[in-house]
Amino acid sequence: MDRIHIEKLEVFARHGVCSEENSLGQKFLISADLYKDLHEAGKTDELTATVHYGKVCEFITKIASENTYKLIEKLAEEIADKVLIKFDVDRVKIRVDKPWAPMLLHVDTVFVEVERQWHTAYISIGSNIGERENIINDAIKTLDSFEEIRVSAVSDIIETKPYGVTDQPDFLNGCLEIRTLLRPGELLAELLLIEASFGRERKEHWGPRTLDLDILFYDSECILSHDLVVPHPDMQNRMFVLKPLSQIAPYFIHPVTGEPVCRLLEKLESREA
Ligand code: X6L
Ligand code: MG
Ligand code: MG
Repeated sequence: MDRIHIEKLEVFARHGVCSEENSLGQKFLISADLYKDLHEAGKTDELTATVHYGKVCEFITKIASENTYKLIEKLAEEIADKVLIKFDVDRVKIRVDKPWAPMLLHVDTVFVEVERQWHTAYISIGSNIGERENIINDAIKTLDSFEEIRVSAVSDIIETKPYGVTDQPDFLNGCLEIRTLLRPGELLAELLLIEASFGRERKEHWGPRTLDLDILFYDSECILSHDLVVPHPDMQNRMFVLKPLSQIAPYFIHPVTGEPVCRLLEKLESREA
């Protein structure tokens, strides 16, 4: 992948665990790699086809000098996330050197380096209590309102018969593609908070709900933890998931079965026929 590399931008700032570091300040050296396809810029010679590295340097300087953190880990993380949000790049590497840290031992430099990127996730959305259509539309807007989440595709919202526990009202269901800076566990926590803010009560398992947000895929990761399983372990059996999902991601490969979503849908349709 092409990249724009910024090496050792000097910023005077006050990050550190020691109080002298916070009061006196010191120089930090900040390096950045912005991974970006530069073909278009290379062909057209247009600044609009690339990222203006002068603006990136100004932006990093502002973040580093206008905040005070204990850790350079925190500074690197903040810079990475904010650059990904502000500039048109999918992946960045940020290195923060602190060569003049007040230690009694000599080192050439000390640095931390983090690599961060936009991730793609697919979310199933459903509602079967209340103003279902409004709830779903408002929930999508709420998701998109977070700086760390961008809703990049929305399927048709379809009416479906309840599956599993069948003595409950019909659902509206759909699927979303999002781009996010959140890790899977953070994304799950955010989805649960949004569900709660729309009045979701967890009384009976699989009972009626104002809003349900499930993670179907997170990149091509396989996650098996006590509170989160990705890919969603029952998605291949749920028409109300595969129909809308195959509208927005027909060729996405299920990382466990190795099959594209459209194939999972075909198989479920032939089983149900
Ligand atoms: C045996 C036992 C076989 C339980 C299946 C299947 C349980 C699906 C729960 C199951 C079983 C579920 C929605 C829904 C639910 C939805 C529609 C679930 C969780 N959520 N039906 N049922 N849409 N149409 O969003 O999916 S409850
Ligand atoms: Mg759920
Ligand atoms: Mg669900």
